[in-house]
Order: sequence, then C-alpha cells, then structure tokens
Amino acid sequence: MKRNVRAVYINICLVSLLVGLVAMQFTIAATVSHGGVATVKAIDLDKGIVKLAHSPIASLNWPAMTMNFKTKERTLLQGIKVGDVVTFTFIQANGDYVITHIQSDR
Ligand SMILES: [Cu+2]
Repeated sequence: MKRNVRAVYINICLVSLLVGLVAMQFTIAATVSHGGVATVKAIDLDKGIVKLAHSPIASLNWPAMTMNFKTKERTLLQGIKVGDVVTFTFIQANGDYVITHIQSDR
C-alpha cells in the first residue's frame, strides 16, 4: 500500500514536470521577435550592451531612435564595430530589449 502511494506521488511529479515543460515551450514559441536595421553607436563588450541608432520598427510602432539593447550572449557582438550598419533581431524579455541575432552588413 505504501509503495502504491509513493508510485502515485512520483507519477504526479512527472506529470507536473511534463505540463511545465509543455507550458515553457508555448512561452518560447509565443515570444515575438522584431527585426531592424541600425548603425552601431557604442559597444560595451563587458556588459554585452550595444547602442544602436535604429530605423523605424513597424512591428513595435517605433520611430527611428538611438537606444541601448542587451544581447542574449556577449559573443554576438564579436566582430561588430562602432559605425557598422547592422541587421538585427530582438525580443522583449523582462522589460529589456534583447538582441538574439546581429549581423554587420559589411
Ligand atoms: Cu528604439
């Protein structure tokens, strides 16, 4: 009897874990990414932050502006230099704008 209780408990845990994983997948799939073109104004490699003067971004109703973006991984900024024209993709995560892809158009 005790063994059955434990088996049921373990099953409930596994089901919860699966439900959690599926929910997580949906969250990731629902993350909207935006794309734009910009000129690199400044780079902080240590913090993984890049300042971009970007063109209007229609998907967010943004006019052209200069602003800081975080990067998903600092290594994304390797090979990017101030003055470069870049094409980039970003997501909104915890109130930050985080670049997921960035490529210099050189
Ligand atoms: Cu902006």
